[in-house]
Amino acid sequence: MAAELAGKKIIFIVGGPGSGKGTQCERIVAKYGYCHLSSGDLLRAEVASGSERGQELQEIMKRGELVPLETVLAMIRDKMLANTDAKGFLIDGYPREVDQGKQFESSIASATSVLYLDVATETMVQRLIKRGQTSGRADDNEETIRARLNTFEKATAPVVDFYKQQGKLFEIERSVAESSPDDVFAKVCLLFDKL
Ligand code: B4P
Repeated sequence: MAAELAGKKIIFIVGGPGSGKGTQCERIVAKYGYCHLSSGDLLRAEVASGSERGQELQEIMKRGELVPLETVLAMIRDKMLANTDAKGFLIDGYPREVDQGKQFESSIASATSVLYLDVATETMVQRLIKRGQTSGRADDNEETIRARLNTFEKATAPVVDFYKQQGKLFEIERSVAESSPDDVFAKVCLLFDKL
């Protein structure tokens, strides 16, 4: 456990690719002032640096697979320790598998709550294809999107059950998670207002 982070609020943001994680995190930061760490953004920054490790990561991301657990955990831990004055942390896109959650909790700190956005597969595909027209992201093409969804079903869906059993899950149900970003945020606020 990292003593510097004791007592800090830590919220994991979980959902399939294109479920609205990054979109909601922007709104949460603007209203509640948490420190936002997106595992995808941290990995893309490593790719953009042109390092050898970045090239390896990009190949994995293009296949829609998960990068090694130790890589992403070390990146998140470093960023958290560089921001110990934050009132709390939004860990966006993490954990992607149950082991990531367990390793985080044993080496960094316990999660306070887990926000889950439940969005139908076809809705996520359509959103990401649309984003792909302008994002320039190597993983926003239909083939990679389908592979990412497959990874989500296999590796990440169990994360939802894991935290539900611990009583830490705050679920945005499909009827809300598929509505407008503002409507989704109105429900997200119900969680953050009581934290
Ligand atoms: P991420 O960067 O996390 O990509 P993402 O799942 O697409 O989420 P993002 O936050 O970008 O999109 P959002 O849903 O907000 O991961 C990329 C890759 O990195 C992974 O495939 C994996 O290879 C690797 N990776 C990341 N984390 C990892 C980890 N922990 N371990 C191992 N590997 C990891 O938004 C998508 C689109 O939907 C946007 O265009 C947005 O405008 C739109 N949208 C959002 N909400 C909407 C709404 N309510 N209505 C209409 N459109 C909406």
